[in-house]
Amino acid sequence: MNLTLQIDHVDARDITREEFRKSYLLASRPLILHNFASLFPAGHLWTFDYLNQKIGNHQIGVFDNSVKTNTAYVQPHLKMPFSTFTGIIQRDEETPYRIFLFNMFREFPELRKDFPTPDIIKGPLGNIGFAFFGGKNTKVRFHYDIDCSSVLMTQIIGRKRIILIPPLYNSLIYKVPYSSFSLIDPDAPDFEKFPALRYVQGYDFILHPGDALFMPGCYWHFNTYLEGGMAVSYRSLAIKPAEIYKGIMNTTVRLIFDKMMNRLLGDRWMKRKRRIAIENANEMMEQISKEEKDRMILNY
Ligand SMILES: O=C(O)CCC(=O)C(=O)O
Repeated sequence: MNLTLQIDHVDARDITREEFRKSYLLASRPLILHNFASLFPAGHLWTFDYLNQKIGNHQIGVFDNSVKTNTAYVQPHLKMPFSTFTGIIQRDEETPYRIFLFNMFREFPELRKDFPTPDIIKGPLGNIGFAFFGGKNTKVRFHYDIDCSSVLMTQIIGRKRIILIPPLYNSLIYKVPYSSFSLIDPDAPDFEKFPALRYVQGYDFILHPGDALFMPGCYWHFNTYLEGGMAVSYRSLAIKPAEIYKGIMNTTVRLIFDKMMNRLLGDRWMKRKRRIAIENANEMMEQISKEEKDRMILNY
């Protein structure tokens, strides 16, 4: 796995909506927009103390990373007051707790005025602003967003390391069938066990507070919080017909079938999926010639 691809960077004040849409959204090209949060009140106002004042007493659903799961349909594992959670993630120590896909503006509409839908991403999904929180060294397992929508993730508090892999490498990253997850750990890729990873290229970078990451549809990502932090994501519906189709199939047929098989076969279903994931990627690696492997790398 070669993570030396260089992502484009731009100051958020130097790019127009038209440029962004043409060169990044429609071109499915990732981008970091520096100083994006400072275009909105949230970029100046939002701290954990400020958010605690607004929603500190709210009982929030929290995910516990130490609970292993093999499925895409996860529910929060526990509830606690939001202020208790922010107390935990501000400690200088690792925590398995994180908040995922918190539909903050639906539950607390007054916060939306601090961070309304950015113009560059306005569209049919434009009103959904999900918030994400985590503590030092909290990891978000390697996945792509199941609906294949493009995401504009604005890092408001704390830094986050992101490993991003283009969908071009889909067939080589040991994707678990009927899911949007993979068997690999991008932090410590095991090339013996997963040899096709040698032909995968990606990006590895740090988002700083204020930066926004534009992540095109179906891009794989692995996020690590470097300290307690939070981000807000706005989304844009999949644009390319193949992505629209994939998103619809993922969220309907594949998800339902996977749920049913999990219920029927339990662990045996997961074992079968692991076996297929390994066979598929290794077979794909065998099929591509040396020239093609070089071309795949050069093409990007
Ligand atoms: O950074 C996070 O906590 C999770 C973000 C994420 O994985 C996503 O938007 O799909």
